Amino acid sequence: MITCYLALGSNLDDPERQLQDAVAALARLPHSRLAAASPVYRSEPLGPAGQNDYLNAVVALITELQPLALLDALQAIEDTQGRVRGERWGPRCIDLDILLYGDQRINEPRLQVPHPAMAERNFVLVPLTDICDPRLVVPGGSDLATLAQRCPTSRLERTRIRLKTH
Ligand code: H73
Repeated sequence: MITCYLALGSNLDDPERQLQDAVAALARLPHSRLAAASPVYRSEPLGPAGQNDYLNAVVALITELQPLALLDALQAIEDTQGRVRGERWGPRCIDLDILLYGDQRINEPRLQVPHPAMAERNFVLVPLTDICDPRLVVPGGSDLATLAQRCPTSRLERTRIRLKTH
């Protein structure tokens, strides 16, 4: 049993419903239990201007799925929710990222963990710190509190939206 942290993001086609549908799908994954969900944040788009604000959140998943099996499952959820993959930096229906997989470091063509961009994304670090001990050391890096301090600040606002985990 490994505790994973997953990031969720959406800025297209009813982002609140996208996040809630993704959480419902994660809760149904085999050999897995959804342990926690952060509050939902509204965030300024990183990347080209002229796209909508994003909604972002982080969840904790306790799982027996191996890392690539988990990635396959996340991509299946993305496909079901109509994301067109390959459109880099563009607007997105639903994105699911593996931030941390226990204390493992993974470097494969399809999967890098810890997520290489997490330290630069406050819309990831802030919700992660909501559900995770800020003293947690990211494998190969610093603790979350330090990463959060060093992270570039962009507009980020906690909403009153809460994701149902059951
Ligand atoms: C990323 C392949 C590509 C993968 C990685 C991608 C989605 C999943 C986030 C955004 C705000 C995949 C946002 C944005 C931008 C436009 C920058 C935003 C927001 C995409 C797979 C491989 C390797 C991993 C891993 C999952 C992995 N891959 N809020 N989002 N602006 N490692 N989002 N650890 N987990 N896939 N994800 N602005 N405010 O991070 O680049 O990556 O096929 O094999 O681009 O949410 S898709």
